[in-house]
Amino acid sequence: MEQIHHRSCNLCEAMCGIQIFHQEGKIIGFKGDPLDKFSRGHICPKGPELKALYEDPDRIKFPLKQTATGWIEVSWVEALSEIAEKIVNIQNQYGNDAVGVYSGNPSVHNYGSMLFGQRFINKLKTKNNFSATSVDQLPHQLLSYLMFGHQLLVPIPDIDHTKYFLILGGNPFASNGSLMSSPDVKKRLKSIQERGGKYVVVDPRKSETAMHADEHLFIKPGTDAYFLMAIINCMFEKNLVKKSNLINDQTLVILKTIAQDFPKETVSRITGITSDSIERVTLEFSKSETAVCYGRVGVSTQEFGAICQWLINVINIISGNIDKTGGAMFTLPAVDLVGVSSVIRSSPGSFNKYQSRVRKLPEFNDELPVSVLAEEILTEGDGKIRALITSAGNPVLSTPNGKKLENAFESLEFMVCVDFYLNETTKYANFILPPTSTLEHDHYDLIFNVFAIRNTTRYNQPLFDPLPGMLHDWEIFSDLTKRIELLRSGKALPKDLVKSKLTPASIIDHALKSGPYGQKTNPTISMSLDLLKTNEHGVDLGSLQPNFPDRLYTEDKKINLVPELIQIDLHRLRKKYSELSNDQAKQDTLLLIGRRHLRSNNSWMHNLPKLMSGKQRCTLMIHPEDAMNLKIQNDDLVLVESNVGKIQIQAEVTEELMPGVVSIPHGFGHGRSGTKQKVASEFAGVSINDLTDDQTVDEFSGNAAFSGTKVSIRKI
Ligand SMILES: Nc1nc2c(c(=O)[nH]1)N[C@H]1C(S)=C(S)[C@@H](COP(=O)(O)OP(=O)(O)OC[C@H]3O[C@@H](n4cnc5c(=O)[nH]c(N)nc54)[C@H](O)[C@@H]3O)O[C@H]1N2
Ligand SMILES: Nc1nc2c(c(=O)[nH]1)N[C@H]1C(S)=C(S)[C@@H](COP(=O)(O)OP(=O)(O)OC[C@H]3O[C@@H](n4cnc5c(=O)[nH]c(N)nc54)[C@H](O)[C@@H]3O)O[C@H]1N2
Ligand code: SF4
Ligand SMILES: [Mo]
Repeated sequence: MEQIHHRSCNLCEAMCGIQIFHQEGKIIGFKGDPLDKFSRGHICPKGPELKALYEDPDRIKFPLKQTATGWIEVSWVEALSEIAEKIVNIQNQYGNDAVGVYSGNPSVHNYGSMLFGQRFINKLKTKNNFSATSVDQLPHQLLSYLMFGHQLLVPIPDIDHTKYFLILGGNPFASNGSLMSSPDVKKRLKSIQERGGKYVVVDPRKSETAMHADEHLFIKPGTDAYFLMAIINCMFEKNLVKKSNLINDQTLVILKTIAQDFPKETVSRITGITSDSIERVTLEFSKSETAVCYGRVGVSTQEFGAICQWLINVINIISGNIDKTGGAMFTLPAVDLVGVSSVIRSSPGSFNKYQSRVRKLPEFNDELPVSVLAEEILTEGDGKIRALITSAGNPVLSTPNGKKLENAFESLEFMVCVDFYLNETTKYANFILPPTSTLEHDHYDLIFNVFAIRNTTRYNQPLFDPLPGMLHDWEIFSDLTKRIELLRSGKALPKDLVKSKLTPASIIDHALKSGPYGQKTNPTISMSLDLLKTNEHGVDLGSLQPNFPDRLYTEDKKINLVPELIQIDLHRLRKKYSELSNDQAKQDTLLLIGRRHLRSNNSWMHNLPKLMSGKQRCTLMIHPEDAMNLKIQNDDLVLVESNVGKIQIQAEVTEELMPGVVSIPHGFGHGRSGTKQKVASEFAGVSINDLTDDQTVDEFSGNAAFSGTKVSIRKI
């Protein structure tokens, strides 16, 4: 008999509700869940491919060990014991920092991996803890920590109620929204227009989102900070700044002085946005009944990523749109990682408690920027990384200077990857530990409910039992943590897997009950795992509500409008600004930016045939003027060179790009030897991160600065 399984898709941040039709262990259909109040029946082409992911013949289903003669299958106990012994030995011999960890993006889409992976990392007590955060949203979290007191108090655009939405460096049409979980985002943006509002996109590329916007402004990559400064300056000049009980008036005086140095006329020359446009955007934004400014990956991964996120917050605050319906708001999720009562509350954050060994980049939230990973492996001395554990990540393709990282991985004494593909990163491992795939485990979205445009919550059970002998991510980490503990206290290792009484679901149940909708705080809802189990379409907790100053995490319950550390970093911005203002010379290099596609997901899912159909997506987009100057025609093979490397790629001549700017999507480059992903290697593409430089970072936050990599191009 046909049955329907309900769950929310965990592939991207949108958390769409899905319905899977199945019969006798086979999936026969897939649909968006119309009864999910959050996603309203929406899914994208990736959702249904959870089936292909589950059935992918290349997906690894047993632990693999790399030997002189190739990969061999080993038992879990053998693998986990040998790994634990190796880690403990290396740490005993060289110190805790000799073992490094990298957690990739899908770990935050997998609550078991998050909860138990963190315990494992804590157990290692290593400073060399890295994740995809520092090639992504680090500036957002850092500024939330510095301004609102907590790294997870990230302002979310109230897209469903705003009348003016200013988007910088985000392409929700492709990404489905980021730090703004908003399934069905196209319709939501269209609704702004239907209710008489506007949305405006600032982007060096006329992206899919920009094409449907009321206005699109090309901006020169990496110059957003000046544009934002000019807006603020203009707001002061036109007396549009609003006072608020949430900020100290004195800080407005400081801000005004800072912004004065960035008049729209000079900024216009640097950014490529006319001063009329700067003024018009300022007026429209400030005078709109409600407005919100939002900047995503394109602005956080640049040289002044942290300053950009600061200025975006500032604009929302001084225009009176922070914590206001239709403005930038804060969630109140059912599992409240910010709230003091929650059993799994996150740390508010920390910054610069220590620095990386070689380049002295700052720690954030007990992590170091991944841009230093290669040098921390390659540079001799105390504290050098000799062993690495990666989980759900592919840093060879996703972090700057992938080739250098490959050299580093080759030199490691020991490497373990928790992953179900033999890919560009995991091929260097001594052991690959494959976890179950999505449909075999339960799911609770621990993180993206914190960043959603509505308060909603959902828990779903597995569709299939794990294949015999398979372990979940959390079980792998739980067993490994226990084995390390036993070895450290001189005890013998068990011959069987170590079973944990604590499960991810039991932790969540506890957190739901003690959270803001639990029995004690909200007896009407009385949130619990049981309640969610009987509500398979999820429970809608309503639109975001103002919750400041209560929810502010600062001691004085005020927003820190101009954090001291940011003031220090402004020296760097001023220096660059004066260089750029005096730079009359014509650029002879082109500036490289990235892009995402709806049918891709970072470096993976390229092995699923349906998603890889159609024309080649890994192309170099270039403006016709630049193409003509370089005598390049559509489909020509070109050589792209940066200070760290070169790649060959097919050109796609298009007016979508700003002249002087070229674009390559990240996550490709599957042609490297030693991997095993049949479909992906047929559509291999090349890796943009063979061009990006590990030495080019936002020096303040340590975040990678991909946007605006200088390249030269010629036809082959
Ligand atoms: N140039 C450039 N580089 C970029 C970006 C950019 O815009 N431009 N974007 C950056 C951003 S925002 C991010 S988040 C990073 C992403 O970078 P990473 O997180 O390093 O890479 P992913 O491609 O997400 O890697 C996913 C890996 O996890 C595995 N995986 C999938 N699901 C699971 C699971 O449930 N458990 C386990 N154990 N493994 C799983 C997959 O097989 C794959 O190997 O890339 C960054 N790199
Ligand atoms: N389909 C799909 N969805 C995804 C992902 C995916 O790989 N594929 N990845 C997921 C992840 S990990 C993340 S972090 C999110 C990211 O979500 P988004 O931030 O929406 O990601 P992008 O689509 O990369 O959009 C970045 C935009 O920034 C622009 N840009 C580049 N440089 C600059 C600059 O200097 N200034 C300005 N103003 N703009 C610039 C680019 O042209 C691009 O349009 O998407 C998530 N969703
Ligand atoms: S938009 Fe994201 S969550 Fe929704 S179906 Fe697509 S991949 Fe899944
Ligand atoms: Mo990301």
